[in-house]
Amino acid sequence: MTENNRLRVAMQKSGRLSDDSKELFERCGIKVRYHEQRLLAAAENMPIEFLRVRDDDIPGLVMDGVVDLGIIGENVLEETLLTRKSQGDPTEFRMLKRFDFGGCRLSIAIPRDEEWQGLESLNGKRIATSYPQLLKRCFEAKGLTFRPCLLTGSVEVAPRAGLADAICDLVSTGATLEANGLKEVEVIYRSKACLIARKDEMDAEKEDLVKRLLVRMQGVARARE
Ligand code: PRT
Ligand code: ZN
Repeated sequence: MTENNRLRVAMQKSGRLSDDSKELFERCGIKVRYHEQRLLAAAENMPIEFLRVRDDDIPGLVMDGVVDLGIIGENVLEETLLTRKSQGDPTEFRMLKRFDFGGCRLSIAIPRDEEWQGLESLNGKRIATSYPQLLKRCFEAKGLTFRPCLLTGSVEVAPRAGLADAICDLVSTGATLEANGLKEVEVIYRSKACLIARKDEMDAEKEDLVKRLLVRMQGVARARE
């Protein structure tokens, strides 16, 4: 099983973070050929291998120590953290870096023609979301409650379909809300992609490689400014 001592890095296989994640490692000088069908891709010029998975799996893989590093949106990281805490699963990790890509906000939106009278007006109402934990934390902090309508996709159609009074979903340009007759009324969380590492110290070689990677990433960020 332990025939290799490569640094194992989890990244999103396909989605909004995958191109930027790939480009980041490329700019760091890591040569790797990804195969569509393969879960693992080994770098050709460094002792690193990439595990390509769904973004939702990445925080757990890091917190369970299955991989050494992961690139993930803070929204998914924070939601997973809250879920795992409530289940008594391990939640430790190290935050190594916040990137300038993957930016979005988790917002409450309501039908465009409704008047917004503050979060209190949603007390006890049905809200569609893929982020029940972050929403719960926000409502609880204000002494409010909501009834969840849990959807992993098509959240924005829930009010029109009569499934919910409001939604809590990720927004970047706002075009999706607009196209679905909704308006953004409250931002509850702002997110960017970040690099996390498992909590327990890796062996000296791996720790050294991580340090070198971080220096390169810093250089990449500076070159883009
Ligand atoms: O298959 P897998 O589970 O890996 O991917 P996924 O479909 O769960 O995630 P994906 O690829 O859509 O998003 C990955 C991460 O990108 C998110 O967790 C965020 O950290 C980040 N991100 C940045 C976004 C957006 N911007 C974003 N706009 N994720 C989703 N959206 C969606 C949003 O849910 C809504 O449907 O885009 C729509 C809104 O966009 P605008 O531009 O119309 O406002
Ligand atoms: Zn996902």
